[in-house]
Amino acid sequence: MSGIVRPYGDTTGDGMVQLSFTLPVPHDKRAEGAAAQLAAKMGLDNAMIVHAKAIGAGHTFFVVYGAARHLVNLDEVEVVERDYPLLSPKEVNDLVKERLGRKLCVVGACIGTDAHTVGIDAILNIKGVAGEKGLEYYRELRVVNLGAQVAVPDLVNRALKEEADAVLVSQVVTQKDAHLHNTREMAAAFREALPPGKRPLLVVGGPRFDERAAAELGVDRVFSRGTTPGDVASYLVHRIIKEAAA
Ligand code: B12
Repeated sequence: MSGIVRPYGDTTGDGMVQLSFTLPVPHDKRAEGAAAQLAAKMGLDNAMIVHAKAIGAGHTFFVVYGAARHLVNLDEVEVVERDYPLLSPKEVNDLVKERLGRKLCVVGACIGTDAHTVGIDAILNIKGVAGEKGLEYYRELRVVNLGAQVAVPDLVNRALKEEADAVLVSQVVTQKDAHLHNTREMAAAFREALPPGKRPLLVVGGPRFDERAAAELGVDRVFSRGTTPGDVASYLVHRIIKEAAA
């Protein structure tokens, strides 16, 4: 599909969107007027305040609904497409066994103060996610899941001890861009600890990452919302086996 599109609400091309935000003002009529003014400045025509609720004494949460003036050109959209084949667990296991000749070791963790382990567990734990089993299910993968709130030096030491082929880091909390700072710190620590060609593949994931940011963050790959263990296993095999063959 290509061409220009607008959001769809009641009728095709009416541009209707709904968005929510919080203003640091007590809930009263002036606050609702302020929300409407903000929506207009953001490019929404005839924005309606469909929900307004006080959050404590000095803040108000809003949901507004209005027609966006902006258009999207599908031809100008840039995304990271999967550039490797999606493999079944059996195909992954066979490739690792044949080409690597040993188990592929994956060390995973949530770093910094982040305690959201559900995402990394969905990728690593045998129970998996979305009907797919996690990496622990793959016979030829050896998974070391360090859990939550792992300090970067501890992650680096453990990855070295395990001779990890890949390090999988999850970051869910994005307050003050913590996910970006932590990822850069982690990538820098691995670069400091190991020469190029010796460091493990660095993979980061979480719902609010931009998949296009890998190079800028110093990692090999970024995975975002909706990632499945199969996506990750296929990527690891593609990269590690390709590098082993080179
Ligand atoms: C469950 C949850 C918790 C649980 C976590 C339990 C646990 N063991 O994980 C508890 C109650 C502990 C918690 C605490 C907090 N939480 Co909380 N929490 C959530 C919640 C409701 C769901 C997250 C989740 O489990 N998603 C399901 C998983 C499967 O999805 P996922 O993480 O996106 O993972 C997928 C992909 O992103 C990707 N992926 C993720 N990681 C990785 C890693 C790799 C390597 C790869 C390849 C892929 C990958 O693959 C996964 C599968 O598809 C979200 C809101 C929401 N609905 O998302 C808030 C949310 C994340 N929490 C939030 C907050 C603020 C907190 C607290 C700070 C609250 C507080 N004031 O105490 C604390 C922080 C604790 C801490 N130190 O980190 C905010 C974060 C806001 C922000 N901008 O950062 C959210 C968004 C809620 C909100 N709307 O405000 N939380």
